[in-house]
Amino acid sequence: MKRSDLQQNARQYINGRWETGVTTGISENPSDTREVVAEYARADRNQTELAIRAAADAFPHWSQTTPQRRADVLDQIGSEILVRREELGKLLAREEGKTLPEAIGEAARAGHIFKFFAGEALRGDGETLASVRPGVQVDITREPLGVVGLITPWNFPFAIPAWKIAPALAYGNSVVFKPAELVPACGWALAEIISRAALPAGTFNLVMGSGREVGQSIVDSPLVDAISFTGSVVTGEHILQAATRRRAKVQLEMGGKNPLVVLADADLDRAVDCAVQGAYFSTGQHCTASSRLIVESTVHDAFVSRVRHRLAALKIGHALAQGTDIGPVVDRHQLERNLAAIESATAEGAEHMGGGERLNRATTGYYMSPALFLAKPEHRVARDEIFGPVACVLRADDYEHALVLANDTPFGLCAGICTTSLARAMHFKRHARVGMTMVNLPTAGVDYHVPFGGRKASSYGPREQGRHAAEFYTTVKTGYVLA
Ligand code: TXE
Repeated sequence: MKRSDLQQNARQYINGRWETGVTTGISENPSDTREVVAEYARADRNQTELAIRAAADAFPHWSQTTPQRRADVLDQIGSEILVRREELGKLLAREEGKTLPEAIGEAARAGHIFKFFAGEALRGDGETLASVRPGVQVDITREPLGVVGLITPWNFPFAIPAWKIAPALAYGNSVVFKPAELVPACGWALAEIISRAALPAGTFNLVMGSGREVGQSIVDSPLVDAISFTGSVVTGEHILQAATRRRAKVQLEMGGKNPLVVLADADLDRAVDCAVQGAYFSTGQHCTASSRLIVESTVHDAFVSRVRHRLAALKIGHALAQGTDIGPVVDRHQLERNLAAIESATAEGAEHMGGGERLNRATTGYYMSPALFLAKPEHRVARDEIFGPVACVLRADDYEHALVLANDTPFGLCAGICTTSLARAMHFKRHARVGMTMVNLPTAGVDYHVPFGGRKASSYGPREQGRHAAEFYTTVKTGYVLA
């Protein structure tokens, strides 16, 4: 492997100091697997426990700091991320494989999230009301939880950590942050910016390493009061069992099998745009990706033909190359999983409309062409989250049938509809059993200042982002006073 001049040497950040790990690991560039992006320190259980202890010791002080102090810290972090968005975006594109414009957009989003929560730190929340008893006054205030463990996936290595770290700190919690193994350089770059923002030692800690050792230590520690996790359903379920056994507060964001309904009255060009963007951009590695395209019978064939035409024109290549529409898959395992899903879809009788092949490019990377299937609702390609550039089309007799199909999934993250009928759009918004709906928009692509999350197997616990983040990162206290 070639060592790039840009290679990061990423260390743990524990109790205000940069520490080497017990072992080291590397991350590679999925667009060019000869390039090492980072050599990083991997913690073990003992080192993770040191970070947790540091966070517990820092909590009493940080939780008592003024809202102004917390707002200033978050604002400084947000400003630096925004100023350095291009450089950070380039690092993200190299380590995760998002195209450069997508990656710069994600870095900017992380900056905006810190700025948003700088404001939230100041705004606070609370109520004062009269008691039902004479002379008594009641107030309701919010307090931080203590130490929060933040366990994040690889697919949004800046935005997801930002939308957990920023509210955690804004509301006065201390943090132990564990990024995914595939993206240590991004985790480290974010931590490095946070480390220069005048936080008391121990308030924010970065521990990198395996989920089984570092992640599990966070989940098991009695000093960790709450855990916010984004990742796979299997890991999320496991964390839920382990954390609730010791009564820790838990928030989980997991998978999706998001439907995009296309009705006969839709603007078909717009619908094709929504489908192609929602299903395939960012290599389909979005939990909000539209992997089920549910199309009304009368426009089914025209829709499929236009999507195929668009897919054939997409440029799949190096994440940093100008004009690339879709970068590589994140790593070899995910690529193998995607290719296996293509094989199993064909074997179960879904009609293969093209794509799903491994591609060779000038550099050796994990490239594949976007795949499309015509499926039946019972096919696994229409039921399981694949997390790659693979989508299927389901034929619907009419709107009512499309709605039934849209809700026929264990997941409930996001659902979209393309239609020119206001009545249908409003009905769909009301009856889709999900946390987020989209009308004439791709299912992937959300704002940073409003709640994010789903229902059913997609999520557990309060929503993330926006003002609703306070539900998870604080606890409510009711005070009675006889004046
Ligand atoms: O996820 P994991 P992976 C899905 C997607 C993908 C699959 C596997 O289908 O193919 O998950 O990805 C940490 N205790 N999604 O392996 O294992 C782990 O180190 C505590 C969908 O990356 O869930 C990482 O930091 N932590 C998803 C984080 O959990 C543990 C986004 C996520 O890893 C742990 C990502 C343990 N026992 C993947 N084991 C989405 N829908 O957004 C692992 N971890």
